[in-house]
Formats: sequence, C-alpha cells, structure tokens
Amino acid sequence: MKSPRKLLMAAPLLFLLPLHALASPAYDDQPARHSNGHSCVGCVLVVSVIEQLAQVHNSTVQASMERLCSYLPGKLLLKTTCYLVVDMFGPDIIKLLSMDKNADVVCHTLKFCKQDPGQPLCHLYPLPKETWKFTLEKARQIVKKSPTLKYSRSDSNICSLPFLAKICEMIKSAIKNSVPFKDVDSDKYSVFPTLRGYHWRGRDCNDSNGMAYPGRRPDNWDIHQDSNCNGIWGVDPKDGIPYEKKFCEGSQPRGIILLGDSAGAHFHISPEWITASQMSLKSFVNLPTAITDELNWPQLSGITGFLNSTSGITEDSIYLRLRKRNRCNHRDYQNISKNGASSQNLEKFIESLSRNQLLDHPAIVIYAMIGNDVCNGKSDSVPKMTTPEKLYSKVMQTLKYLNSHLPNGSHVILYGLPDGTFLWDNLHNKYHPLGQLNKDVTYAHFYSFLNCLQVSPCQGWMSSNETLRTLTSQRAEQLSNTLKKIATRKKFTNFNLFYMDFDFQGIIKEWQKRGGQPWQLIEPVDGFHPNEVASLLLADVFWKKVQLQWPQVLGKENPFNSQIEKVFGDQGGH
Ligand SMILES: *[C@@H]1O[C@H](CO)[C@@H](O)[C@H](O)[C@H]1NC(C)=O
Ligand SMILES: *[C@@H]1O[C@H](CO)[C@@H](O)[C@H](O)[C@H]1NC(C)=O
Ligand SMILES: *[C@@H]1O[C@H](CO)[C@@H](O)[C@H](O)[C@H]1NC(C)=O
Ligand SMILES: *[C@@H]1O[C@H](CO)[C@@H](O)[C@H](O)[C@H]1NC(C)=O
Ligand SMILES: *[C@@H]1O[C@H](CO)[C@@H](O)[C@H](O)[C@H]1NC(C)=O
Ligand SMILES: CC(=O)N[C@H]1CO[C@H](CO)[C@@H](O)[C@@H]1O
Repeated sequence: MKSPRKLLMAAPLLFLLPLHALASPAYDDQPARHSNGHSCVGCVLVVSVIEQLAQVHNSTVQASMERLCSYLPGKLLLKTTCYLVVDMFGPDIIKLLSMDKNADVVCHTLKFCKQDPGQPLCHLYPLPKETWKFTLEKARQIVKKSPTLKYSRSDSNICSLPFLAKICEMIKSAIKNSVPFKDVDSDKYSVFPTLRGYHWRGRDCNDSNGMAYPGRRPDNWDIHQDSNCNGIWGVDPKDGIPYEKKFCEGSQPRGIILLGDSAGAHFHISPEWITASQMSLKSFVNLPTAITDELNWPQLSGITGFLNSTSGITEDSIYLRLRKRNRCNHRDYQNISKNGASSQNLEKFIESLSRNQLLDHPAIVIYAMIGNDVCNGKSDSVPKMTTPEKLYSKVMQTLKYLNSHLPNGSHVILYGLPDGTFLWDNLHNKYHPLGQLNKDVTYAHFYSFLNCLQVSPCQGWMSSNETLRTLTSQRAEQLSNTLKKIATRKKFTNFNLFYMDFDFQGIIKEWQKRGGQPWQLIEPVDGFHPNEVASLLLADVFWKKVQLQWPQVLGKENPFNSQIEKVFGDQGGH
C-alpha cells in the first residue's frame, strides 16, 4: 500500500511525477511485466516538455531545461531536484534532441524505456522513418561518445541510483521536519490542509482536545467550547440559552462521508504542468500542494469540496449544499477515498472513517467505487475485472462494517458505475496536451502508449478495441445491477440504503445544453477522470434526485440559518 509519505518521497523526482497517478491501482499486487512503465511515461513526458519549450521559445535545449527548472517552486526540493536531474542527464538529452531525436528515442536511449524481448515497442510519437533498430543504434552512438552517462539504469526506481539516493533521503527528512505532521491515524482530524488533513475532512477546531471534532453531538450544548467544530458555541447573553441548543436542537444535523476512488477525491494533473506553450512561473505554484494531496483535489470535488470552483461553474458540492441547508453541519465532511480504490480493496482503508455510534450525528455515506472494479492496466483486462459475485460479497462486508460504525438514522447511497465508452468516443481523435503544439499525439496514441506499457488506468475503456470497450461496459452494468439489487433487498438497522445510477450521459446532456462539448468534462492530461466541472454537475444531479426521491436523506432546512450567520459569520471557515 502506498503511504502518503512514500508518495511524497518519490513525487518530487520529476520522472516519477505523473505516474502513480496515471496508473491508479494503488493496491496492485501483481508486478507489471513492463517494470519500467512508469519511468518510461515520466521520461517521455519530461523530455517532450523540454523539447517543446525549446521550440516555443526558439531556444537551445540547454536553455529550455534551465527554463523548466526555474519555473518549479523551491518547496519540497523540486527546483533542486530538477537542477540535479538536468546535471545528470542534461548533456545526453541535449545531444539527442539537437540531433532531432524525439522523446521516445531519447528515453529508450537513456534506458528509461525498454522493449522487453517478445514485447511490442511502446512509443508515444510517430515512429521515425528509418527502422527503429537503426535509429536507436545511431542514438546510442551519439551518447556513447560522451562520458556523462555515469549510471546505467536497469533499475526503474530512481531513488536507488547512488546519485539520487541522497536526495530522496533529504526530501524524506525535509518533509518530516517541515510539515506540522500529525499522526493521522491516532487523531483523524487535522489543522493542516494536505497530507490527508482538512482538504480531506473537516478542520479540527481544537487540536489539543481529542474529544472536539466535526460531526459529534455537542457536549453540554457547547456552552464553554465548540466541541463539534461547527463554529456555534457559547451562550446568548440576552436569554442565557446556549446557541447550539437554540440554533441546532432538533435540526437533525448530519455529515457527509465519501467512500471513493480517485474520481471521488478529484484526481487532477494540471495541463499547465505539461503544456510548453502556456508554461510560466505561475504554472507550478500549486504543485507542492497537489503532491502532498497525492495529486487529488478533494477540496474542489463535487462531494466534499468546500472551496469555490476554479472553473467558473456555480454549482456547489454536496457538502456545501448540506451546510447551506443547515449551518449546524459546518465542517462535517470526510473524504475517505484513495487512488486505485475499488470494492475489493476498500477494507484496507475503511477504518480511517471516523464516526462514533454513540457520540456523533448520523451521516450520509456515498459509496462511489466508480471504475477500478472494471478498470486495470493489464493486457488481459477482462479476467482481472471484479465479478458480480465478488462485488456482492465485498459490498455486503462493507455495509456490515458501516452498520456497526454509523450512528442510527444514517443513510448510505450506493453509486453505480458509468458506461465509460464516452471516453474513447469523445477523445480518440482529439489532441492530447502533449500533441497540441505539433498536432502529432492524439488520445488514441496516448491510450495505446499507456496500454503498451501496461500502466493504463483503464485498459478496458481507453482502448481502440471496440469489443473490449463493450465488454467493459457490460461488466460495469452487471456490477451496477448487483449494487441495485443489494439496495432493494437488504435492510440494515442503523441506516437506510439507496442506489443511484452514475449518470454521465445525463450531465453530458446538461453540459451540451449550456453550449459545452462532452470532451470538456474529462481530465485533459490523463484522458480518464471526470474533471471539476463534471464532478460538480454530477453533484447537482445527485442532489436533485435525492431531493425528489428521498428528501429525508438531506434533512430539514434549518430556520435559524440566517441568525447563525449573523452571530457567527463564516463560522471559522474551513
Ligand atoms: C530562432 O533562433 C535562430 C538563432 O538564434 C534565428 O536564426 C532564427 O531566426 C530564430 N527563429 C525564429 C522564428 O525566431
Ligand atoms: C481546547 O480544549 C481544551 C481541553 O478541553 C480546553 O481547555 C480549551 O479551552 C479548548 N480551546 C478552545 C479554543 O476551545
Ligand atoms: C466564494 O464565492 C462567493 C460568491 O462569489 C464569495 O462570496 C465567497 O467569499 C467565496 N468563498 C471563498 C472561500 O473564496
Ligand atoms: C433507530 O432509529 C429508529 C427511528 O429513527 C428506531 O425505530 C430504531 O429502533 C432505532 N434502532 C436502534 C437499533 O436503535
Ligand atoms: C479485443 O479485445 C477482445 C477482448 O479482450 C480480445 O478477445 C480481442 O483479441 C481483441 N482484439 C484485438 C484486435 O486486439
Ligand atoms: C485525515 C484523514 O482523512 N486520513 C485518512 C483519509 O483516508 C485515507 C484512506 O482513504 C486514510 O489513509 C487516511 O488516514
């Protein structure tokens, strides 16, 4: 299991940057056949950016590498690492790019990409006119003449290079010392945003008091302190009634908890990080935050987001709507989601859900494992998919767990799986951000590159093979039906159970009504995840459906909302 700290250690190493991400299976038990797949994608990406920066600014390769490093922030040693990597590989990259070798050739020459015997040749750009063997031979000659390539990289773990091992150590200790890092396991709420802090669940309002946290029933009506962190406490001097009692009693407060995957956590790689034509000093300011959030942006997600959208869309997250409905719900959100999560591995991290049956308010739990049960990067993708039987047994196990942890009166909503064929249908002939400058890489090329390396987040849908796409959709539908069946037939004592379709087609229609195009709803860099707009549109559909069909899930509108706002303002922010 990838701990955040392990990710942190690896992430600043440029070559690994986009990677654990693209290959979302965080719980991958079987070693990929192409052990160097991630290094290969990382190398091709970085070398492409260097090449394109040189093209955009009509500069030398040397200048373009320096430009890239100068754009990176100093935090987490990103800039330092960049200069060191340039120092190490720069001379070879310069030689090769100056001789018009493309990123594929550079990365094969530098052995970040390898063609294993009996395996196909994996490349992102069109192949050179000469035969591959000849091209590579020539490229190797160019590099051989230089004594700069000191280390052979048969190993894809860049941290094992003697040169970089030291940096990895430095980064590890820098993170340990610089970050007010709380042991998230012993106390699940935090005053720190990233590293699974309040970007992920409501901010702790009293770090020194383990019994004060979002979501609990107030202790003694919060006369002396805000035990549930909703910003409402103290006594009204006019009548001596505690505010929490006056404003929240009988208002049926409730929290929102997401059990999700990378889509739920809002996985996002900024296109500015890889688009040479738009790159500037501003492009990477958010990179350190993103890295320490495992490249997720839960604070902007459709379910637990609490920040204003960056995309200009005005729809609110489910959490913000619940808060608007009842200000007593302030800060009561938890994003228990993980890249690569599926019905099969949820048990490995569901304990991080925090709810006390006796002390806390009920919760709305959204179970949204929307892809990884049918998505994997294996070349024989279908046999690796979760079967309806396996899904049934794991979901029942999860529900039993929830029944023994959720306060009575909670609600659980099982989200179905989407039909991912819209990915290929809408993207395959569009240019990937890396291909926009020279009109040479479409999503079809990008998908096939990832598939070839067996690091695709979803071979089944991100594939030119229509049979495979159809099979994947069929399995997704079977799994959705299984969830629906569970929701209609099973009863639990502490929560009501519902099922909702994952209606991507619905939000595509809504988006088109507003004049948008379907492809604008997909993350441009990975070509897979729903983006922020999609996430918020989905939240909108979700909210409206629940309001219509099961209004009891959302609770009543609190008539004291405006008074709460008057007395407590923003209630302490998030
Ligand atoms: C690019 O730079 C070279 C050498 O500095 C110069 O000769 C050429 O005219 C420049 N091209 C453009 C399009 O600016
Ligand atoms: C935090 O909790 C401690 C221990 O219960 C208490 O003494 C203190 O007043 C609390 N601080 C705030 C700001 O509520
Ligand atoms: C979000 O937008 C609203 C309305 O535009 C504004 O009043 C509010 O201050 C913004 N909130 C944040 C956290 O930026
Ligand atoms: C849960 O609450 C319902 C009413 O909301 C009540 O009928 C039921 O007995 C409660 N169950 C338990 C186990 O307390
Ligand atoms: C397409 O996928 C199906 C199902 O995995 C497989 O049986 C078939 O061989 C694939 N076709 C091609 C051309 O790869
Ligand atoms: C603070 C916090 O929310 N931590 C947990 C969030 O969920 C993940 C798993 O999804 C746990 O690993 C964190 O400990």
